[in-house]
Amino acid sequence: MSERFYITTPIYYVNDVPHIGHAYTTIAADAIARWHRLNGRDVRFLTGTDEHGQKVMRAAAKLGRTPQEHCDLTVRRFVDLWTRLDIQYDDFIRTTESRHKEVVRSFLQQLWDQGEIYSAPYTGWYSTSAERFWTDEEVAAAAKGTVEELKAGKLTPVCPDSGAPVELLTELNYFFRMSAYQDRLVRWIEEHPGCVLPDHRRNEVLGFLRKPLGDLCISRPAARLSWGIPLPFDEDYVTYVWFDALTNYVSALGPDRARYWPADAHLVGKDILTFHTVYWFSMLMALGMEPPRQVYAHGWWLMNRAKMSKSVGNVVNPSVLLDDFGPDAVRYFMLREIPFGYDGEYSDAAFLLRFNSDLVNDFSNLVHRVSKWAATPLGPAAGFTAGDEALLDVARRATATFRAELEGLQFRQALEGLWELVRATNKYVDSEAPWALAKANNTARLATVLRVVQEVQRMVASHLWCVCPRSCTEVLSRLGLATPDLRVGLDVLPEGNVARAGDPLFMRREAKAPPPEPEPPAIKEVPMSDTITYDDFSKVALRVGLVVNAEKHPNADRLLVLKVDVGEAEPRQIVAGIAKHYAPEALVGKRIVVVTNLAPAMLRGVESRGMLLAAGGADIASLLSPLHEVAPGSIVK
Ligand code: ME8
Repeated sequence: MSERFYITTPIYYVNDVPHIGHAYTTIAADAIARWHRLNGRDVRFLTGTDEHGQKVMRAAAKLGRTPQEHCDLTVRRFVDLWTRLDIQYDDFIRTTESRHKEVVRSFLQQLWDQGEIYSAPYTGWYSTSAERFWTDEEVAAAAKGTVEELKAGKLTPVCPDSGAPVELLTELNYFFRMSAYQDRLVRWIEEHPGCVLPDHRRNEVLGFLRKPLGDLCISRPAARLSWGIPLPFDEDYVTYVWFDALTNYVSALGPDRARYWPADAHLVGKDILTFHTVYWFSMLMALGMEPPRQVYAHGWWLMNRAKMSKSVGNVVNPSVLLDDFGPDAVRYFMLREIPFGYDGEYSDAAFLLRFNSDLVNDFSNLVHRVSKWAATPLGPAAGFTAGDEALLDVARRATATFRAELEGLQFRQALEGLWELVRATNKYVDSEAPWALAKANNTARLATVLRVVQEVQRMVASHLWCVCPRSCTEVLSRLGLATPDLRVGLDVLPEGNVARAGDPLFMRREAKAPPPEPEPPAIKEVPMSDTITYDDFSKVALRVGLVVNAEKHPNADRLLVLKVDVGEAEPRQIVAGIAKHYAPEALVGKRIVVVTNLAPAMLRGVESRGMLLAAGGADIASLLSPLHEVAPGSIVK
């Protein structure tokens, strides 16, 4: 039987609307899966959705649906997006399927029988508004103090999410003896250097394991959270979502577990590295199973220097890019633009630049510029010049680089390598000038030059197919090939082969004119004689804020983006139309007055959560500042 290769993506939260960050991991896994299939391996590529937990339960309740109905509807967003992106997964697992639930319960039962799970009181800070527990560290940070101060009763404990008071609660829960695996985890990771990649992430995990490792609370009382998998040994509890979710990588294999486990590669974002190494490896060790051969944590797509995420409001919707550019352009851009393992900034300008330079000028041009002679039968695979052989040498190097880099998940380097061949071939066409050969009736040399170029088209399209399947399938079909052929040589296409001409694969696009900058919201001059009630006034929440950071807005000259500490766990991001009046650096460290309960708004693509008070009406004369150094978050009335 052929060598097997099992690759997975995270299972995404079914409740979310997928953005290009989610697409990134799935595109990378698809490219690798296609590559290994093409090379004859027995590939299993798994993706899916994570469907249990508080958020799903709440969202469903809000919409008047059962949680299952809600999942059945929202899962379509992922399935449809993967179809549009030409993702060829072999299996899609949903954690609400019975095949998954059965395995989770059998794992729990086994660990319970082995004495790996025990029950004990759990004490934590419970927030009724967030319906969850917070740790001492989280509550102390939210209360702007230390854990020691919190324990000494010197802080008012508040919820990091809502700022509402939290109370110390104790409830009985079940714990997995994860702490017992600390030494084994360290040893395993040290002895298997490739099991956590890139290396800087491996060091991060080893660093984490230098601190004492606690046991893992793996239950939630069903009275509080019913949307989960009941524990097999105590139905009053449901399984902690991460224990449930991680098990998908095994549950999806069903009867093929022996063949495909351990997985060859779990691709994940760096945000979920600890879960996939510390939690998952120790769970598997306790179950007597081998950890995965590789967990590869890639970086984040950022926009405006922040992680792209729904809550920040800086997401790029892949459907919009797909409508405009099609799947190959999205797939190519994401894998070519940033090194796998590092963060990168998304911008429409960068997307367009890559599209026009790499896909239009280089790749599409390579195919289109000789399509005029598509009907000319190919010459024999003989009579090559030194120039022809030199190009074949470039092809050997480029394809070898592509293979090595791709198999090491270095997509950017793989594509860069292949592009050397694309560019060298365009230069070759410039210097061999088939149009001049045709004009001079030199049909023998023309047939040879066409062979060389068409063979390169075949080699490029066959390799690139795993990243850009749609356009490469078209190129290959124009050459008369139904599937990619990875052989490196100038003698693969038969003598007399006739190609088919077609439209350019990609057409140049111009940047869309930026939308006009919105007018600053008009400041209404309220006559001093107009009165409001005290109740009207008390609806406005005013606080003292401390400016901790200020930067120019990336897309608007008159706006600044401030980070203002208003006494919450995190500084607020506030966009203000004051760039003409204040240099960003002049504001840092200043105390100002902030309206904190203004509805959030997007200002030229950046979310603003609040407003500053200023004197001078439309033409700002001065921001308002308290006379003394009062603490950030102090109420203003
Ligand atoms: O964490 N840049 O699901 P999730 C790059 N259900 N990748 C990003 C990204 C960004 N800005 N945003 C998301 C979960 N991703 C759990 C996983 S697995 C057993 C359970 C990608 O829907 C990246 O792969 O929040 C990240 O790890 C994943 O989406 C998180 O997806």
